[in-house]
Amino acid sequence: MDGKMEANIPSCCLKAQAFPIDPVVGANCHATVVSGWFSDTVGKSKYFNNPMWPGEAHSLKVEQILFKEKSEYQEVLVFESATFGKVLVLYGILQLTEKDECAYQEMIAHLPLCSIESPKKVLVVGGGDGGVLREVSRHSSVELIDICEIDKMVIDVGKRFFPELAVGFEDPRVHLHVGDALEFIRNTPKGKYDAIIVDSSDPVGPAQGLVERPFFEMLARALRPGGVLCNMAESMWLHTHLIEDMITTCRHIFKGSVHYAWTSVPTYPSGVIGFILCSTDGLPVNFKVPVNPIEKLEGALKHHRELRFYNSQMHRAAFALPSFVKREVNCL
Ligand code: SPD
Repeated sequence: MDGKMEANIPSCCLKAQAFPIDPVVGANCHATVVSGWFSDTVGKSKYFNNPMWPGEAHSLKVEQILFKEKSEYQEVLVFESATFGKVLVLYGILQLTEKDECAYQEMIAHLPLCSIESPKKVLVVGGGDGGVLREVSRHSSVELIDICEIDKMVIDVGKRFFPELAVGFEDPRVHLHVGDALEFIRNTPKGKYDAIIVDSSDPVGPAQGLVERPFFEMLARALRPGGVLCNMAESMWLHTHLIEDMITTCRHIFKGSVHYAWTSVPTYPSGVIGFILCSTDGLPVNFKVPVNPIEKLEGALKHHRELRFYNSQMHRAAFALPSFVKREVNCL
């Protein structure tokens, strides 16, 4: 990799990429079930570590392994846990549990879509489990929902084991594109979307390119003026440098507003996860106040199933940041 390319990659991702290959299991991230417990670590060797959260491990008791296979891109694991229902793990990293997925999917979808009037065209990047589609489809103003997911096995496994999420694919407004998101967005007409939601996995493995500058440039180009992006942006406890780098990059690229919001997801490392919200130049977007409140959208509260986490108060609260985050990531 040349120096120019490296400059585009946040420093903590470079560290993750440089993490030593485990000589026992042969790669950095594998789903690890040891003595009936899943841990998002590497394996039983001295490299017992995940490069995204070195020095810690998060465990769930496993009742039964339901699926474990290697796709073209990653290891895909589904297990029944003792306390959080069924769990999806990709590349050794927990993606969702039946019990707390609502806190992630509802927030990543409604924070952007309730921040603009009448969103019509929406793109979901990643999100092959269908949970974000389920949430986007609550918005009756939406006419088109494109989704670009690289790994077909994730979609198939979602449909087989997580029907409450995969129900999102049943909406006739949904158009599925299986392939590389960078390629897909590169070929998207300029200004096509009102909103883009990036529901990626962590930037190790197949999602590595999704924190780099060229990706954000392409996203901004694909949005209409005053369009909005909501991008998964890791944990303020673990990844302040990555968040800072992403915010700096986004401030250069998105000429509207750029904000950080967060939610509580107990089964993610450190128990929280954040989102970067950006708007392009155009009608100003004040993300902190939902101008399109979900409570006023006909049928939205109960479409497919009742909202469990998101409401307009949670929307406003999501932008309140602890002092250390305000200081370290220089957030408004
Ligand atoms: N650290 C885990 C981040 C996972 C983000 N994607 C979750 C996919 C749920 N649709």
